[in-house]
Amino acid sequence: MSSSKPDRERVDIAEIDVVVVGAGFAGCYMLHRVREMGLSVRAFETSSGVGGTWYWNRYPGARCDIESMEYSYQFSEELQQEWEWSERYSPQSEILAYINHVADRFDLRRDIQFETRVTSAHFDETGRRWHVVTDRGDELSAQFCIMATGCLSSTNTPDFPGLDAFEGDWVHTGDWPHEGVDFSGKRVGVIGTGSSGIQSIPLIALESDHLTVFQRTANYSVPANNRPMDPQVQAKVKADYRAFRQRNSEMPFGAFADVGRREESAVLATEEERAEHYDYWWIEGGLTFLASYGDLMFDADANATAASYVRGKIRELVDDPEVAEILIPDQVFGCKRLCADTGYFETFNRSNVDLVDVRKSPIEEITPTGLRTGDAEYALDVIVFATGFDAMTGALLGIDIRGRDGQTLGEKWSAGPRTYLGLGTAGFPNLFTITGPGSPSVLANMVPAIEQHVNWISDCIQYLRDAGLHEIEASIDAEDAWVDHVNEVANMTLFPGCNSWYLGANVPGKPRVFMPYIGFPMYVEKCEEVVAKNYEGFVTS
Ligand code: NA7
Repeated sequence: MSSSKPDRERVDIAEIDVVVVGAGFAGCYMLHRVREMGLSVRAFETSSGVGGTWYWNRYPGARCDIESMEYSYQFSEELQQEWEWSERYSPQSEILAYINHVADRFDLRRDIQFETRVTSAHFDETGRRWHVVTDRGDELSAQFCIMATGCLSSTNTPDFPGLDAFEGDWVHTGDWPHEGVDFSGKRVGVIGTGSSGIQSIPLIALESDHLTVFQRTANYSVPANNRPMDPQVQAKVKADYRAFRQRNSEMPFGAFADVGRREESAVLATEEERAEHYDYWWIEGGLTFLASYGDLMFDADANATAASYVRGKIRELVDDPEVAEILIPDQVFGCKRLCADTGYFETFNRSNVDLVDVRKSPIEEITPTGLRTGDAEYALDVIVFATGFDAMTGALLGIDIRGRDGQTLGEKWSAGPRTYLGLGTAGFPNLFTITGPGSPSVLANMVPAIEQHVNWISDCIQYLRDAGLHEIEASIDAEDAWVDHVNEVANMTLFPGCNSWYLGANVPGKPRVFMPYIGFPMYVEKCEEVVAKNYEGFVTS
């Protein structure tokens, strides 16, 4: 990891070309690109370092579930050749070290102001510029405002009564203390069994005296089968990294080209064929299980075969049949994001681990000494909230963003996010969202999805400059048609069929709208077509 100290000094900037909000994978590459174009730019970052998701999510077991060779930038051949990954799936610490290396290598820190939160961005229609204000009193004016605020960066902590009076410690997986949490000798409660819970629970169980897991919805999880990086695999990919990236970009999720995706149908296979097939993908490990047949997310009967296989595995892995039944999900397989684990279900065979079904008996309050559900009280020293995020819109709506006529983004999106291509929204000229709602984002490999957006935005800015134009804005017609299309595509699949965070269903009161666009290659094609037709669907002036 880099030893460079973040730039803590406040810099007063009157007028610049571009403001970038956030210094995760999106903000770092955006900054690099606009600087290469010779534009003046300032990036603001709330935390004290680069990395975004990988800066904040330091909980035990935090790990990417896209393979390391795929989860990295491709914009620099030297960078992708020189970096060595040590495991099939990188742990958080290694990804954080990588993004710090990128920041050093491309000298990004000098244009990032850390420990600074952008609080408002208002469009001044007369000056045709964004007026941006931070919590440290900076005020600046920029022609373009680019939101690189992340899809899973605004933590969701349920509003349980009594949390303020809790006498123990509580932490959220998405805002984990840098010094770590000492669980030894402690009675720990983990609330939530999404990816963060499923990754951290086996390790917290090992460290703590006693662990109680509070589960609202049982989740499907497949073994990650993580292992040390095979040097031959790494060398083979590096021998023609460009072709490897290209193959992945043609996949529905922008990933897994060399491991996954089968076109065959689960319903057309015989029971024996399916059993053999699922056994293979179960042992292979990882999220490719979801692509082990081509129709799993399109055909309810096909999906039911995968669901039934995983349920059978849970029954095999968990000794106590009653506990196994609580851990068995009843929703569509893959509808909530599939998880990849290391020993998750087996953890419930440990004598120091208990499972509580809070769907049956919800959490009613946090008490000074623990937690109370409808039918019991649990004494706890530490509560871990693995309760997820206000995904895709939370970080954007947390900033006071105002476009034409003073309209706030919150007003505009009161019934759910509305964008054209997830890149811009009508009424907010020169405001770009990287991996915004309406783009593949969380349903694609995030790093290539980010690069595709950053490249598109950079090219767009260059186009405007070359053409002597000042503004670009999504047209309302193009936006309406795109929102309809995003929904139409989602409704062709089984994804909208349960209470997932893709739909905003995890945050009370959030409009129920399917946010990501399903189908990375089709999306990229559409973006390219828009450019070829001189930014069709956008209004320029
Ligand atoms: P997730 O996947 O949103 O999981 C959050 C978990 O917390 C999930 O099991 C929720 O149950 C549970 N939850 C949320 N609110 C409550 C309340 N009020 N009571 C009980 N349980 C609750 O977040 P993660 O951080 O695990 O993962 C996010 C993404 O990061 C992941 O998908 C990967 O892309 C990486 P629910 O299912 O809503 O019933």
